[in-house]
Order: sequence, then C-alpha cells, then structure tokens
Amino acid sequence: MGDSGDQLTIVSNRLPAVLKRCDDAWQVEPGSGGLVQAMSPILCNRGGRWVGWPGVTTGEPDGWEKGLRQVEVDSGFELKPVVLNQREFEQFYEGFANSVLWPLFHGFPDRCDFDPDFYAAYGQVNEKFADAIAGVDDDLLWVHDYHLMEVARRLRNKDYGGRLVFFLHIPFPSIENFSKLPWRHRLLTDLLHYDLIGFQTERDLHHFQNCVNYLGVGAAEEDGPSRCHIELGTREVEAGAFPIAIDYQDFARRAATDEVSQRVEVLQGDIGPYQMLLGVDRLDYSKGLIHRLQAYEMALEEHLDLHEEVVFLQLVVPSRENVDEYQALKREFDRIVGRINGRFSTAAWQPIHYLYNCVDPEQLSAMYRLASVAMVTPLRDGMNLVSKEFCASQVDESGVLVLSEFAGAAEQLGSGAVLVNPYDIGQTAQAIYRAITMEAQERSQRMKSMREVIEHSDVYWWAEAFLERAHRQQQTVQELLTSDSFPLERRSV
Ligand code: ADQ
Repeated sequence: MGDSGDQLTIVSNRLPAVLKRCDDAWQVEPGSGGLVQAMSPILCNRGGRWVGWPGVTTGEPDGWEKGLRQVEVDSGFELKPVVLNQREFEQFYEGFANSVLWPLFHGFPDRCDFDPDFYAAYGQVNEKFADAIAGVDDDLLWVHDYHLMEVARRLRNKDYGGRLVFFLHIPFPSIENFSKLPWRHRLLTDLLHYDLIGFQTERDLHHFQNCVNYLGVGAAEEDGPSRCHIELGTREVEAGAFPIAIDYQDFARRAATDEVSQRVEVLQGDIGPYQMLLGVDRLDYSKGLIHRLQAYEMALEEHLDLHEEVVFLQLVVPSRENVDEYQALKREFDRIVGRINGRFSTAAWQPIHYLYNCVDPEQLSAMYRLASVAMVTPLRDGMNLVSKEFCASQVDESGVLVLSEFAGAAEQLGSGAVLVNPYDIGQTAQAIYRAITMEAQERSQRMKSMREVIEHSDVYWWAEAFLERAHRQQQTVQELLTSDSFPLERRSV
C-alpha cells in the first residue's frame, strides 16, 4: 500500500461483526452495509484494529466476547468493542444519528427530529469512543461516518497528539439544509478537529466548503482538483473528494466461477424465461424504493410489450427494523408490490419478485450476472456500491445500469449508465423501457467503459489515495515543525 503502511485503527459506529441474542445464546453475524463492505478488505489486507459497537447493550447476558474473538481469528485483525447502554442506543443511534443527521444529510429536513436530548447523547457517545481510543498508540486513526464527527475534538481535549483522519460515507448537505441544524456551528467546528476530511464526491466537497465559509467557522479555499484546505488561524485542515469503491477483482472473479454459473441457471429457472430487472438495497427511504416501483408500474402501463417479457427482482436487506418510520416504509412497499402483481400478473408471469433478507456473496453475484438491467435509483446516496458491484459482476458485459443522478456513483459512471432523476417517474419509466430494449452493441460499449473505471479505481486505489494524502500531510507538518520559519502558533497541529 504505497508508503502509507502505518499501523491503522479504523473507528466506526458498528463493528464488521454484529452480535445477536438467539435462543439464549449469542450469534455472530457479518455486518451489512456499504461501510463494512468497503473497509473489511482493507483491514484484512494490512491488519490493524477496528473499534466500534458490537450491537450489544449493557445489562445483556455475558458471553458475547467469545464470538468476537472467533471473528478476530478468521479476519486477521483485532476488534475493540464499545458497548452502548439502552438510552444511548435510543438517543444517540436511533436519535441523533438516524433521526437527525441521516435525513438532514440526505436532503430530508422535514424528517428530522431536532431533540436537544439527542444531541447531548451524541456528545456522550462520541466521548465514550474517544475514551476507548485514547490509549491506542497506532500511527493513524481513521474515523468513519456521521455518527462520530465529534471524536477528534474530544480526543484533542485528552491531549491525543497522533493523526486523525475522517471519511464521510453519506452526502454532505447543501448550506440550505445544513444551516437548519440547531447545532450547526458546533458540529462543523468539531469536525474541523480532524487533520484530513474525505468526502465521496466533488459535490459534497463543494457543499462542505460553502458551509465552512458561510457559517464563518474557517476560510475554505480550493486547492487543486478535488481538494481544498481550511485555514483556521492556528492550524490548517485538508479536505478532498475520494470516491469509495469495491474490490473489483473479487467480484469479477466470483462472477466467473462455475458455482455462480450454476446459480445463474437455477435463478433463471426460478424467475422464468424473462429478462430480469434487479434492485438491491437496504430498506431506507433514501433509496427511492417507492418511486422505483411507481416507475416500473408506469412502464408496464405504457409498454404492453414488457408484459411476459420482464420480471423485476427486488432484494431488500432489513434495516433499522424497530424504527416506526422504517416499518411504515416496509408496509408501503409491500402494499405497492401487491398492487402491481395484482394488476398485471398472468397465470404464467408475475411482474415483481421480492426478497426481504440477506443473501450470500455467490447468490448476490448470480443475481448481478443474470440481470439485464440494474435499477440503482436512490433519491440521494453518498456513493452506492451496488452500482459498482453490478458492473464488476457483469463478466459478459450485457447488462444496463439505470442510475440516479443523485447517487455519488453518477460522477464516475454517468457516461456509461442511463441516468435518471428518480423523482421524475415518467422519465424513469422511459429509462426502464430504453434499457430493456437497448441493442447488444450499445449495452456492451457502455458496460465496458464503466467496468474500466471501476477496475482502475478499486477499493485499494481508494484507500491508498486517502492514506497517502494523510501521510503526505503528516510529512509536511513534520517539515514545517523542524523549519525555523514555521510560525509558533501553528505548532499545535
Ligand atoms: P449503504 O447505504 O449501506 O452504504 P451501499 O453503498 O449501496 O449502501 O451498500 C450496500 C451494501 O450492502 C452493498 O455492498 C451490497 O452488496 C450489500 N447488500 C445489499 N443488499 C444485500 C442483500 N440482500 N444481501 C447481501 N448483501 C446486500 C453507505 C452509504 C453509501 C456508500 C457506502 C460506502 O449510504 O452511499 O456507498 O456507505 O461508503
């Protein structure tokens, strides 16, 4: 990994393994979601430590540590659990993280509950994480995502002197949305205690720069392509766009195995002799599931030649199942699936097949390979790894990607994908028809160009770009510290 081979500690809200209580025993399940998918290969490759919440709250029966030790043996890196209590789980995780920051940063301010108790709990849990990390003497602490934006400030208060870098997996909001947050100055000031802050896209970086300048918490200036620096008087912070990626070779290799080929045949048998549209998402309102169903329904209304020609397989990973809003989304989704199948099914054909669970990597690969069209149409998404996984798995380059212009991935894949505004149901319905009826040559040209981008800019390229930046920044600081001309007030970096 270039010259950035420091000891690495990853810090995120969730550990990559989640403990669940089942029949009086603890079960370990692999963590789901994009952050875990992206970071696991990095730590597996270079070793290190991962700090995060294992899904256990205080007061639950002992015995869960044994499960984590087994994951450590299997994965080759150390896991350091931070346990939350029930109140922290409700007010920090379900509260500030998922009922304030998630909707606000995805552009849904009306869904936010700006409860001051939630913000207080956010501070307490960030302090808990800072306590857990303060003793770690690794060279580089890489903190991830919106749950932990205050950790750097809290560590600096404990005289932590090492490098602190941060990556935001979700979008950074526009100034119009960010300034609705009652604690906007404090949150942004706290974030600026990191030395390097990474965003998914140019758009996010630009929004961040605007917020820093508009709210007057620093002076942000562009610093070359995809980079900016923020002058704070006593120190400087760097920020940049680093589009997250996948382990391309892993997906491409798996898709070409005999096992996956066999599963493709079985799957084709299960869905019938039709072309397949595929959706793969966590259950979340930001993923645009309802709009997607409406677009498919409209495509079926307007194009009778799609009847008994396509099926739509939607795979949904359960997420935040005990939150009312998510239960309501699932009910709404089920209702519309029932309506569409009720309206259009024939004795031989059912237009939507819907699975509500996690599938293993081979099965996911078979779905990606068989799909004629992948529907990746979030209303807003930091990056969206499904779009990249689909392309990497398309070893015969015959599938079409229908991609929302509001997914971070659109910055890299926009020219190969069929881009849509997911709020425009009519346009998305047309895009479905266009994708299904696209000629083989155009399909292959588009898919080839996207696969090239994804192969070149894979997850190792991404981590190396980010860590080298962190490393270079450290070198610059060291050079300045040993130079006579370095102004004294900047030595506190
Ligand atoms: P997520 O919101 O979790 O990630 P995404 O990037 O699409 O979204 O990742 C989902 C992951 O879950 C994919 O790797 C996918 O393969 C996996 N997955 C989905 N359904 C599955 C199923 N039924 N069975 C098994 N696996 C399934 C957040 C941000 C994203 C950003 C990532 C990484 O919201 O915008 O891309 O972090 O930074």
